[in-house]
Amino acid sequence: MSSTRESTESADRSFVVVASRLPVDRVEGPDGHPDWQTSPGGLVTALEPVMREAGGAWIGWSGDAGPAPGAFEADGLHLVGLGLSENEVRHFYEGFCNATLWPLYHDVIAPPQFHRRWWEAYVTVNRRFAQAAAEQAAPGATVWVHDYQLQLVPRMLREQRDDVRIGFFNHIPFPGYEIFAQLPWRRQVVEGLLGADLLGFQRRADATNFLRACRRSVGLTTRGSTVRVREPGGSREIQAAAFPISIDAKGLAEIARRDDVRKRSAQIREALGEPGLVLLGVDRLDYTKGILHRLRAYGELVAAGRLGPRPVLIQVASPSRERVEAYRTLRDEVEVMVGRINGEHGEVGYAPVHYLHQSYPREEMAALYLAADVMLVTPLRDGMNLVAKEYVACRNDENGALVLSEFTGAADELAGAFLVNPHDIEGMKDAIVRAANTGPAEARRRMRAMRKRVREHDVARWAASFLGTLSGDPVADQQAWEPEAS
Ligand code: GDG
Repeated sequence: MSSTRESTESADRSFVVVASRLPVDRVEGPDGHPDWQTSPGGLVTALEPVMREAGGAWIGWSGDAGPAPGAFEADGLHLVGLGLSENEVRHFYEGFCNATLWPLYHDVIAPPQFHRRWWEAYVTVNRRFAQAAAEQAAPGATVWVHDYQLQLVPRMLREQRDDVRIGFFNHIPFPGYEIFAQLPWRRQVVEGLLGADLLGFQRRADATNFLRACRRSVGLTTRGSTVRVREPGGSREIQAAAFPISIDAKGLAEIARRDDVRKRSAQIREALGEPGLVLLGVDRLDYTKGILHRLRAYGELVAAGRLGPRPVLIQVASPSRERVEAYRTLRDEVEVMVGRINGEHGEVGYAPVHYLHQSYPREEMAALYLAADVMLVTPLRDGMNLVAKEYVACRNDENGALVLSEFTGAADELAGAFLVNPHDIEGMKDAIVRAANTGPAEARRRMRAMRKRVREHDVARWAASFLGTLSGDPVADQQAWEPEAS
């Protein structure tokens, strides 16, 4: 439980994070009053040290419709909670963010919907975030804006405060121009982003796509990773480059090393009846994650007996965006398919799929990663995918195998994975069989290479590299710009 207290002090922060969500959840305190509990996300882990050192502020939405919680302190972090009305939750969050931008930016896996009212709400809410940032930032402050929900904030903030350094990081893919061009407000979005000094993307391909959108939708010229814009006060240069996000690899490896976690992992295998092969999927229940494709491949492998006797797939599908229709439909489809596989291939005392539509504490996740012989990460499109990196970080035993979709940012980094195209069911089946039958020496060689990468490129390095570049350091080696054919 966090220690929270309201804060009314006027703002003068040299470092400001602007993200759609606060790094805390509203919970009921011991006396029945509402309280806040820090949610241990990767972003807060990465930014906490910088926040503390700089006495920074974090601006975000609490996640509930209603009035703004305002400024308060939680666990020594200065948080500024903004409010969204019921209508704004519907039009901005569930609408424009989750039913327009999310599917559009993930290669239109689901059809994006374009509604003018949703766009208007997007503009209004972005303005509220920009206003709050302008109020919090000290002269010359660094402001780091996060993700697709807030693409207009950089320009709106710059219009009020041209003294601050503005960084923006996009956590999800930036689509190719033919797809991005569908957006009726493509020009406004590009111009909104160009209010920043530095734009960070997960992969080089995303940065390339963005630069192309600058040329095509706004008619700007780009040179390498640089875009030049003319403004009333003169011209300004903006950098767009790749900064692949990561995890707190050391912290997670420590959790996975704990006796209680290792014991729990053994218990999980025991509870499953000590199967010869345990496969694992961990995803938010989202149509980008390729859960149906994975289940189809697995079901066919079980039917053909290619995974040996009684294999088990544990599929954690944590609840997500349940008020958006496409997510409700997906849940039904997943549950029908799980039911079908278990119905056709299960027996009394044996179910081929253990489907868990729940969220778990980090320790339980680590125990699951340790219990899995083969990790299945098969998104149709994913900015990075942290689950793949978490699996690798937990495997202190240098064992286990990762089956990983080519369409994730993580595939650019994790060379020891068995890469798959999730649309190619036969190819995916063969890769799963290969992963399941890897000899110990090869498994170790692959896992070692992946662990080295994740250990050396952790989330602290990601944040330091982005913020260093924002403050003027040359782009670091691992993100060095290599122009791609376009
Ligand atoms: C977006 C981008 C990008 C899941 N269930 C539980 C749980 N999780 C945790 C995982 C992981 C995180 O949620 C999911 O992160 P992903 O990267 O896999 O995916 P998105 O949520 O779509 O995130 C993505 C990311 O932003 C960061 O930039 O990588 O591409 O789409 O950390 O472990 N954690 C716990 N219980 C659960 O039940 N504790």
